[in-house]
Amino acid sequence: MHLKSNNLLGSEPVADSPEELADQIFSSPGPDSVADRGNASSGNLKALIADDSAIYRRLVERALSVEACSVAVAKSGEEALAIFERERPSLVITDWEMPDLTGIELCQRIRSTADGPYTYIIILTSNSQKENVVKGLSAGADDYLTKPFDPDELLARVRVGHRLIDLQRQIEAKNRQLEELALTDPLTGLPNRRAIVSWSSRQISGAARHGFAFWVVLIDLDHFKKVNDTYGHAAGDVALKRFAEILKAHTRHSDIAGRIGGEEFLQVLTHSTEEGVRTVVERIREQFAAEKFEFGGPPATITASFGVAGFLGGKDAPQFSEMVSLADAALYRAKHLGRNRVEIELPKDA
Ligand code: GH3
Ligand code: MG
Ligand code: MG
Ligand code: MG
Repeated sequence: MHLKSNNLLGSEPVADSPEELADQIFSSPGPDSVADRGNASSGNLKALIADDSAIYRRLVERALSVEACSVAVAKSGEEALAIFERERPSLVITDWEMPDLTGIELCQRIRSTADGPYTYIIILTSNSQKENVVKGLSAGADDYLTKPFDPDELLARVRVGHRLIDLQRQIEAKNRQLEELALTDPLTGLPNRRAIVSWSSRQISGAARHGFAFWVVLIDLDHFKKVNDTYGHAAGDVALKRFAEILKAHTRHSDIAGRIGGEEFLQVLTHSTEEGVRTVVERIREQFAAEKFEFGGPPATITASFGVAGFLGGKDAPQFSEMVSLADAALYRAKHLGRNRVEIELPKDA
Protein backbone atom coordinates (compact mmCIF):
# COMPACT_ATOMS: atom_id res chain seq x y z
CA MET A 1 0.00 0.00 0.00
CA HIS A 2 1.41 3.35 -0.99
CA LEU A 3 0.47 6.32 1.08
CA LYS A 4 -0.16 9.47 -0.88
CA SER A 5 -0.94 12.87 0.56
CA ASN A 6 -4.64 12.21 0.11
CA ASN A 7 -4.37 9.38 2.61
CA LEU A 8 -3.92 11.92 5.36
CA LEU A 9 -5.86 11.23 8.47
CA GLY A 10 -7.69 14.31 9.56
CA SER A 11 -9.13 12.67 12.62
CA GLU A 12 -8.55 9.40 14.39
CA PRO A 13 -10.50 6.52 12.74
CA VAL A 14 -12.87 4.91 15.21
CA ALA A 15 -11.97 1.34 16.15
CA ASP A 16 -12.19 -1.00 19.12
CA SER A 17 -8.54 -1.75 18.97
CA PRO A 18 -6.33 0.79 17.24
CA GLU A 19 -3.58 -1.82 16.94
CA GLU A 20 -5.94 -4.08 15.07
CA LEU A 21 -7.14 -1.37 12.76
CA ALA A 22 -3.62 -0.30 12.01
CA ASP A 23 -2.76 -3.87 11.19
CA GLN A 24 -5.69 -4.02 8.81
CA ILE A 25 -4.75 -0.79 7.08
CA PHE A 26 -1.16 -1.85 6.66
CA SER A 27 -1.87 -5.53 6.23
CA SER A 28 0.93 -6.18 3.76
CA PRO A 29 4.03 -4.66 5.18
CA GLY A 30 6.48 -4.06 2.34
CA PRO A 31 10.19 -4.58 2.77
CA ASP A 32 10.34 -0.95 3.89
CA SER A 33 8.47 -1.55 7.08
CA VAL A 34 11.11 -3.82 8.55
CA ALA A 35 12.18 -2.18 11.76
CA ASP A 36 15.90 -2.03 11.04
CA ARG A 37 16.65 -0.49 7.70
CA GLY A 38 20.35 -0.73 8.06
CA ASN A 39 22.78 2.12 8.18
CA ALA A 40 23.35 3.13 4.62
CA SER A 41 24.56 6.54 3.43
CA SER A 42 26.04 8.78 6.04
CA GLY A 43 25.25 6.16 8.56
CA ASN A 44 23.17 4.62 11.30
CA LEU A 45 20.62 7.25 12.02
CA LYS A 46 18.51 5.96 14.87
CA ALA A 47 14.99 7.31 14.93
CA LEU A 48 12.44 7.14 17.72
CA ILE A 49 8.74 7.61 17.08
CA ALA A 50 6.55 8.42 20.08
CA ASP A 51 2.78 8.49 19.69
CA ASP A 52 -0.08 7.01 21.66
CA SER A 53 -2.00 6.51 18.41
CA ALA A 54 -1.23 3.25 16.64
CA ILE A 55 -2.33 4.75 13.34
CA TYR A 56 0.06 7.64 13.58
CA ARG A 57 2.90 5.42 14.72
CA ARG A 58 2.43 3.39 11.56
CA LEU A 59 2.02 6.49 9.36
CA VAL A 60 5.25 7.99 10.61
CA GLU A 61 7.04 4.68 10.30
CA ARG A 62 5.79 4.42 6.73
CA ALA A 63 6.96 7.94 5.94
CA LEU A 64 10.42 7.06 7.25
CA SER A 65 10.56 3.77 5.39
CA VAL A 66 12.55 5.18 2.49
CA GLU A 67 15.08 6.83 4.79
CA ALA A 68 18.10 4.78 5.80
CA CYS A 69 17.59 4.49 9.50
CA SER A 70 16.61 2.13 12.25
CA VAL A 71 13.33 2.91 13.94
CA ALA A 72 12.19 2.37 17.51
CA VAL A 73 8.59 2.98 18.41
CA ALA A 74 7.10 4.08 21.75
CA LYS A 75 3.44 4.11 22.70
CA SER A 76 3.83 6.70 25.44
CA GLY A 77 6.06 9.51 26.61
CA GLU A 78 7.56 7.46 29.46
CA GLU A 79 8.31 4.57 27.13
CA ALA A 80 9.89 7.02 24.68
CA LEU A 81 12.08 8.42 27.45
CA ALA A 82 13.21 4.94 28.48
CA ILE A 83 14.06 4.06 24.87
CA PHE A 84 15.81 7.41 24.46
CA GLU A 85 18.02 6.78 27.48
CA ARG A 86 18.90 3.30 26.27
CA GLU A 87 19.31 3.86 22.54
CA ARG A 88 20.23 7.55 22.26
CA PRO A 89 18.48 8.02 18.90
CA SER A 90 19.64 11.00 16.88
CA LEU A 91 16.11 11.74 15.67
CA VAL A 92 12.92 11.85 17.74
CA ILE A 93 9.51 12.38 16.17
CA THR A 94 7.01 12.86 18.96
CA ASP A 95 3.33 13.42 19.33
CA TRP A 96 2.27 16.32 21.57
CA GLU A 97 -0.60 14.85 23.59
CA MET A 98 0.18 11.53 25.25
CA PRO A 99 -1.37 10.25 28.47
CA ASP A 100 1.70 10.11 30.73
CA LEU A 101 4.35 12.48 29.44
CA THR A 102 3.57 15.08 26.75
CA GLY A 103 5.80 15.62 23.73
CA ILE A 104 6.79 18.98 25.24
CA GLU A 105 7.88 17.33 28.48
CA LEU A 106 9.71 14.66 26.51
CA CYS A 107 11.53 17.42 24.63
CA GLN A 108 12.53 19.13 27.86
CA ARG A 109 13.73 15.86 29.39
CA ILE A 110 15.82 15.06 26.32
CA ARG A 111 17.35 18.54 26.28
CA SER A 112 18.19 18.34 29.97
CA THR A 113 20.45 15.35 29.32
CA ALA A 114 23.44 17.43 28.38
CA ASP A 115 25.80 14.58 27.53
CA GLY A 116 25.94 12.66 24.27
CA PRO A 117 25.47 13.74 20.67
CA TYR A 118 22.68 16.04 19.56
CA THR A 119 19.16 14.71 19.11
CA TYR A 120 16.99 16.32 16.44
CA ILE A 121 13.38 16.57 17.62
CA ILE A 122 10.30 17.02 15.49
CA ILE A 123 6.97 17.55 17.24
CA LEU A 124 3.96 16.20 15.42
CA THR A 125 0.56 17.27 16.64
CA SER A 126 -2.93 18.39 15.74
CA ASN A 127 -2.26 21.45 17.86
CA SER A 128 -1.47 24.12 15.27
CA GLN A 129 -2.00 27.40 17.08
CA LYS A 130 0.86 29.86 16.92
CA GLU A 131 1.49 30.00 20.67
CA ASN A 132 1.77 26.23 20.74
CA VAL A 133 4.30 26.28 17.94
CA VAL A 134 6.30 28.73 20.02
CA LYS A 135 5.87 26.58 23.11
CA GLY A 136 7.09 23.49 21.28
CA LEU A 137 10.13 25.18 19.83
CA SER A 138 11.07 26.80 23.11
CA ALA A 139 10.81 23.43 24.85
CA GLY A 140 13.73 22.43 22.63
CA ALA A 141 12.07 20.99 19.53
CA ASP A 142 13.86 21.64 16.26
CA ASP A 143 10.84 21.45 14.04
CA TYR A 144 7.09 21.25 14.21
CA LEU A 145 4.56 19.60 11.93
CA THR A 146 0.81 19.46 12.27
CA LYS A 147 -1.45 16.49 11.89
CA PRO A 148 -2.72 15.49 9.45
CA PHE A 149 0.70 15.51 7.88
CA ASP A 150 2.00 14.96 4.40
CA PRO A 151 4.44 12.01 4.45
CA ASP A 152 6.63 13.68 1.84
CA GLU A 153 6.84 16.82 3.92
CA LEU A 154 7.69 14.84 7.04
CA LEU A 155 10.38 12.99 5.10
CA ALA A 156 11.79 16.27 3.78
CA ARG A 157 11.97 17.62 7.32
CA VAL A 158 13.54 14.42 8.61
CA ARG A 159 16.20 14.84 5.93
CA VAL A 160 16.94 18.35 7.12
CA GLY A 161 17.48 16.82 10.56
CA HIS A 162 19.62 14.06 9.09
CA ARG A 163 21.84 16.63 7.35
CA LEU A 164 22.23 18.56 10.57
CA ILE A 165 23.11 15.44 12.53
CA ASP A 166 25.67 14.44 9.88
CA LEU A 167 27.28 17.86 10.00
CA GLN A 168 27.42 17.71 13.76
CA ARG A 169 29.06 14.29 13.65
CA GLN A 170 31.67 15.58 11.21
CA ILE A 171 32.41 18.52 13.49
CA GLU A 172 32.74 16.20 16.48
CA ALA A 173 35.13 13.92 14.58
CA LYS A 174 37.21 16.95 13.52
CA ASN A 175 37.24 18.21 17.11
CA ARG A 176 38.50 14.85 18.33
CA GLN A 177 41.26 14.94 15.69
CA LEU A 178 42.22 18.47 16.70
CA GLU A 179 42.29 17.53 20.37
CA GLU A 180 44.54 14.60 19.57
CA LEU A 181 46.82 16.79 17.45
CA ALA A 182 47.01 19.34 20.24
CA LEU A 183 48.35 16.59 22.53
CA THR A 184 50.79 14.96 20.10
CA ASP A 185 54.33 15.87 19.14
CA PRO A 186 54.32 15.86 15.32
CA LEU A 187 57.92 14.65 14.86
CA THR A 188 57.81 11.58 17.09
CA GLY A 189 54.07 10.93 17.44
CA LEU A 190 54.57 10.82 21.22
CA PRO A 191 52.47 12.80 23.69
CA ASN A 192 53.67 16.40 23.96
CA ARG A 193 54.31 18.51 27.04
CA ARG A 194 50.67 19.50 27.39
CA ALA A 195 49.49 15.89 27.30
CA ILE A 196 52.09 14.80 29.86
CA VAL A 197 51.34 17.68 32.23
CA SER A 198 47.59 17.05 32.11
CA TRP A 199 47.97 13.27 32.61
CA SER A 200 50.58 13.64 35.34
CA SER A 201 48.71 16.25 37.34
CA ARG A 202 45.78 13.84 37.61
CA GLN A 203 47.98 10.83 38.39
CA ILE A 204 49.99 12.55 41.09
CA SER A 205 46.85 13.24 43.12
CA GLY A 206 45.99 9.55 42.66
CA ALA A 207 49.46 8.71 43.99
CA ALA A 208 48.74 10.80 47.07
CA ARG A 209 45.26 9.34 47.63
CA HIS A 210 46.04 5.71 46.91
CA GLY A 211 49.62 5.74 48.10
CA PHE A 212 51.45 4.57 45.00
CA ALA A 213 54.88 5.70 43.84
CA PHE A 214 55.29 8.30 41.12
CA TRP A 215 58.57 8.80 39.26
CA VAL A 216 59.56 11.52 36.83
CA VAL A 217 62.44 10.94 34.42
CA LEU A 218 63.72 13.99 32.56
CA ILE A 219 65.93 13.19 29.58
CA ASP A 220 68.18 15.40 27.48
CA LEU A 221 70.20 14.15 24.50
CA ASP A 222 73.89 14.87 24.86
CA HIS A 223 75.76 17.39 22.70
CA PHE A 224 72.85 17.42 20.36
CA LYS A 225 73.79 20.76 18.85
CA LYS A 226 76.97 19.09 17.68
CA VAL A 227 74.97 16.21 16.16
CA ASN A 228 73.00 18.74 14.10
CA ASP A 229 76.11 20.73 13.20
CA THR A 230 78.04 17.62 12.12
CA TYR A 231 75.38 15.55 10.33
CA GLY A 232 72.63 18.05 9.59
CA HIS A 233 69.20 18.75 11.04
CA ALA A 234 67.54 15.86 9.17
CA ALA A 235 69.98 13.43 10.78
CA GLY A 236 69.21 15.02 14.14
CA ASP A 237 65.53 14.34 13.51
CA VAL A 238 66.25 10.68 12.75
CA ALA A 239 68.02 10.39 16.10
CA LEU A 240 65.12 12.06 17.93
CA LYS A 241 62.66 9.62 16.33
CA ARG A 242 64.81 6.64 17.22
CA PHE A 243 65.09 7.78 20.80
CA ALA A 244 61.31 8.21 20.90
CA GLU A 245 60.84 4.61 19.72
CA ILE A 246 63.15 3.23 22.38
CA LEU A 247 61.50 5.34 25.06
CA LYS A 248 58.03 4.22 23.98
CA ALA A 249 59.08 0.57 23.95
CA HIS A 250 60.13 0.95 27.59
CA THR A 251 56.97 2.67 28.76
CA ARG A 252 54.04 0.67 30.11
CA HIS A 253 50.56 1.38 28.74
CA SER A 254 49.55 2.60 32.17
CA ASP A 255 52.41 5.14 32.22
CA ILE A 256 53.33 7.97 29.88
CA ALA A 257 56.38 9.23 28.00
CA GLY A 258 56.69 12.03 25.52
CA ARG A 259 58.74 14.81 23.98
CA ILE A 260 58.51 18.05 25.88
CA GLY A 261 60.51 20.10 23.38
CA GLY A 262 63.75 20.17 21.37
CA GLU A 263 65.90 17.20 22.40
CA GLU A 264 64.18 16.80 25.76
CA PHE A 265 61.88 13.96 26.75
CA LEU A 266 59.97 13.09 29.87
CA GLN A 267 58.83 9.75 31.18
CA VAL A 268 56.54 9.09 34.13
CA LEU A 269 56.52 5.72 35.86
CA THR A 270 53.96 4.80 38.48
CA HIS A 271 53.78 1.92 40.97
CA SER A 272 57.54 1.28 40.70
CA THR A 273 60.35 0.88 43.18
CA GLU A 274 63.53 2.89 42.91
CA GLU A 275 65.33 -0.22 41.75
CA GLY A 276 62.67 -0.90 39.10
CA VAL A 277 62.92 2.64 37.78
CA ARG A 278 66.72 2.50 37.74
CA THR A 279 66.62 -0.74 35.73
CA VAL A 280 64.21 0.62 33.12
CA VAL A 281 66.05 3.91 32.72
CA GLU A 282 69.46 2.24 32.49
CA ARG A 283 68.07 -0.01 29.75
CA ILE A 284 66.85 2.97 27.75
CA ARG A 285 70.19 4.72 28.19
CA GLU A 286 72.20 1.64 27.16
CA GLN A 287 70.03 0.78 24.19
CA PHE A 288 70.19 4.32 22.78
CA ALA A 289 73.93 4.62 23.35
CA ALA A 290 74.44 1.29 21.53
CA GLU A 291 72.62 2.51 18.38
CA LYS A 292 74.83 2.98 15.34
CA PHE A 293 73.50 5.80 13.18
CA GLU A 294 74.43 5.72 9.51
CA PHE A 295 74.61 9.41 8.69
CA GLY A 296 76.84 9.02 5.63
CA GLY A 297 80.22 8.76 7.32
CA PRO A 298 81.41 6.21 9.86
CA PRO A 299 78.66 4.92 12.21
CA ALA A 300 77.79 7.60 14.75
CA THR A 301 76.70 7.12 18.33
CA ILE A 302 74.62 9.53 20.36
CA THR A 303 73.95 9.43 24.09
CA ALA A 304 71.45 10.86 26.52
CA SER A 305 71.50 11.96 30.17
CA PHE A 306 68.74 11.18 32.64
CA GLY A 307 67.54 12.92 35.80
CA VAL A 308 65.08 11.04 37.99
CA ALA A 309 62.88 12.25 40.86
CA GLY A 310 60.48 10.16 42.91
CA PHE A 311 57.50 10.50 45.19
CA LEU A 312 56.68 7.34 47.10
CA GLY A 313 53.00 8.06 47.54
CA GLY A 314 50.99 9.13 50.54
CA LYS A 315 50.09 12.52 51.95
CA ASP A 316 51.63 15.84 50.88
CA ALA A 317 51.99 15.10 47.21
CA PRO A 318 54.29 17.60 45.52
CA GLN A 319 53.13 19.54 42.50
CA PHE A 320 54.11 17.88 39.23
CA SER A 321 56.18 20.98 38.38
CA GLU A 322 58.15 20.53 41.63
CA MET A 323 58.95 16.95 40.66
CA VAL A 324 60.11 18.10 37.24
CA SER A 325 62.38 20.68 38.92
CA LEU A 326 63.90 17.95 41.12
CA ALA A 327 64.41 15.74 38.06
CA ASP A 328 66.00 18.72 36.31
CA ALA A 329 68.46 19.14 39.19
CA ALA A 330 69.38 15.46 38.89
CA LEU A 331 69.74 15.85 35.12
CA TYR A 332 72.04 18.83 35.61
CA ARG A 333 74.18 16.63 37.86
CA ALA A 334 74.23 13.86 35.24
CA LYS A 335 75.49 16.35 32.64
CA HIS A 336 78.19 17.62 35.01
CA LEU A 337 79.35 14.15 35.94
CA GLY A 338 80.12 13.41 32.29
CA ARG A 339 76.75 12.78 30.49
CA ASN A 340 75.42 9.41 29.26
CA ARG A 341 74.35 8.57 32.81
CA VAL A 342 71.41 8.38 35.19
CA GLU A 343 71.18 10.46 38.38
CA ILE A 344 68.41 10.00 40.90
CA GLU A 345 67.05 12.67 43.23
CA LEU A 346 65.80 10.57 46.10
CA PRO A 347 62.43 11.27 47.67
CA LYS A 348 62.71 13.50 50.79
CA ASP A 349 61.87 10.87 53.42
CA ALA A 350 63.35 7.86 51.60
P1 GH3 B 1 73.95 19.12 26.28
O1 GH3 B 1 74.65 17.82 26.23
O2 GH3 B 1 74.51 20.00 27.34
O3 GH3 B 1 72.48 18.98 26.40
O4 GH3 B 1 74.25 19.86 24.90
P2 GH3 B 1 73.27 20.11 23.70
O5 GH3 B 1 74.05 20.49 22.52
O6 GH3 B 1 72.36 18.93 23.53
O7 GH3 B 1 72.37 21.26 24.27
P3 GH3 B 1 71.81 22.54 23.63
O8 GH3 B 1 70.62 22.90 24.46
O9 GH3 B 1 72.88 23.58 23.49
O10 GH3 B 1 71.34 22.13 22.19
C1 GH3 B 1 70.16 21.47 21.92
C2 GH3 B 1 70.08 21.30 20.45
O11 GH3 B 1 68.95 20.54 20.06
C3 GH3 B 1 69.97 22.61 19.73
C4 GH3 B 1 69.00 22.35 18.61
O12 GH3 B 1 69.60 22.56 17.38
C5 GH3 B 1 68.66 20.89 18.74
N1 GH3 B 1 67.25 20.66 18.46
C6 GH3 B 1 66.18 21.12 19.14
N2 GH3 B 1 65.03 20.71 18.55
C7 GH3 B 1 65.39 19.98 17.47
C8 GH3 B 1 64.64 19.30 16.45
O13 GH3 B 1 63.42 19.28 16.43
N3 GH3 B 1 65.34 18.65 15.49
C9 GH3 B 1 66.69 18.67 15.48
N4 GH3 B 1 67.32 17.99 14.52
N5 GH3 B 1 67.41 19.30 16.41
C10 GH3 B 1 66.77 19.95 17.40
MG1 MG C 1 -1.57 11.69 21.13
MG1 MG D 1 68.37 20.56 26.08
MG1 MG E 1 71.04 18.37 25.08
